[in-house]
Amino acid sequence: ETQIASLLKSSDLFPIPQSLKLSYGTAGFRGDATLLASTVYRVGILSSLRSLKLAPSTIGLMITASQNKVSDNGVKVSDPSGGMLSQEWEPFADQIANASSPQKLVALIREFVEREEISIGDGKGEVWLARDTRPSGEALLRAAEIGVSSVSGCVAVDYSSAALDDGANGVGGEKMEVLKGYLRNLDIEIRNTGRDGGVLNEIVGADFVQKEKVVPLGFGVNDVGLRCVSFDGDADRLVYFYVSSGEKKIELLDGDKILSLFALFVKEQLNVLDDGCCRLGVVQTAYANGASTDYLKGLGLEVVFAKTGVKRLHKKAAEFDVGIYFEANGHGTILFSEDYVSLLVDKRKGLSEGSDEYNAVSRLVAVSKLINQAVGDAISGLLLVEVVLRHMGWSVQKWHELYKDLPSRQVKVEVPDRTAVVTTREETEALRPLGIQDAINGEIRKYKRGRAFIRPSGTEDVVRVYAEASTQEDADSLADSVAQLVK
Ligand code: NG1
Ligand code: ZN
Repeated sequence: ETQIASLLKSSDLFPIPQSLKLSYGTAGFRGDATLLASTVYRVGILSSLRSLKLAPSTIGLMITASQNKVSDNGVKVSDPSGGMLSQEWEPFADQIANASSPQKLVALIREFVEREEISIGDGKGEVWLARDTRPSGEALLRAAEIGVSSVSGCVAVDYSSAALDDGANGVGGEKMEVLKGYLRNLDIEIRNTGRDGGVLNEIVGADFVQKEKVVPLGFGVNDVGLRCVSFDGDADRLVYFYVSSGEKKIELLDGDKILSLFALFVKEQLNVLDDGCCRLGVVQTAYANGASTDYLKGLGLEVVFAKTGVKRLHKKAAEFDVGIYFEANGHGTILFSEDYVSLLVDKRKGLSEGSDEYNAVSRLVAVSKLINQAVGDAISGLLLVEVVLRHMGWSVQKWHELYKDLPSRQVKVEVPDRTAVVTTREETEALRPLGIQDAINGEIRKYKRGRAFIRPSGTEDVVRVYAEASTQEDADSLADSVAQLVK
């Protein structure tokens, strides 16, 4: 039922133009680009079903009208072999492309799924998307993405590689405009550059997105599923997100998830080198989502904790050969010790070009040059995320699935004197006011997977409260009750 509701909802976004009559033809559907959004969306659904039917397998969806004039566009599907979609499925493609209402569309899909015995929900479907350079391609690709992901358990991997960038109306947006000119094979559309009257950090930017977990200004329903990234006002933090439904809701990929992606990538290279002598470590703070820490430990990584603030994390990360640090809010980088980089460069001299080991060494050396080791910045962070996603062949959705965040809530409490709160070195327990930690512990015990702590902010005149629990409701309520204790 939820599957049907989701299909009805997404198909509402793509009403079928009147008197449209299409046929799959020799190379998929083609026609005037302005008429094709509903068709491409529906072909997205078909591709997901095809992927589930042949699971585990990847289906290709290409948006192109080849030699036709530029105002035309089209869509075709390829099977896992790389060849054209099996002709047996063409009649179904014709039927759904021409279904005159969402209800008829859903009925056709339902009947087909039963006949073909496709199991929806448990299977993992994957559809790779690409397009030619027609100006209509981008919007159509988005329609395909929505179609693919409206079948539960299916993800779209966007090989046309477009990303949206929220510049927080700050310096980052401006600089990205410059950088864009140098980037090939990566389309970036920049919003909130500050030039259109937007105010720095107001309802935009990494801090807003991470704390509020809703879209920043300038993003919305037309961006569903697309890979988006938000910088903060001075462009030293970044978080990724994608719009998850037609409303303002997002799926957030915060600093913890960026850290996890980087750690996984670096570890993969070290595994190729079988390099036991490299000490790889990751550094987090108490604000790291508990699920990220579990994930990183599960990878067999050494996870250490530092107090809030880049300077503290940086120091700890520098103790490793390769140290990766990130705050949940998106501040972070990767540090390579000089000795380790020299060792890699020497090692490469003895390896044959193109071998797995050679490539692994080259990747690590390249990362050490690409990332800003001074203190991290949003632009180099973005470039590394993009490179690693490309290397893995992952969509933002697939990356998000590395682990599921525990619901969390952060609130600030204004108090007459924030220095009245004194914490332990790790900042996870309050030593003063006397007795407050016992009271906090009492609250924590009421919740499954509950965790909470307070600390005085080092940048604002507030006491910060962080809470985590197994449901969002519980995390909110735990944060609330701890905030009451602080007041
Ligand atoms: P304070 O205000 O000390 O919590 C905040 C951030 C830090 C860091 C600094 C500097 C949180 C919980 N704290 O510090 O991570 O970003 O600002 O900008 O996000
Ligand atoms: Zn900043």
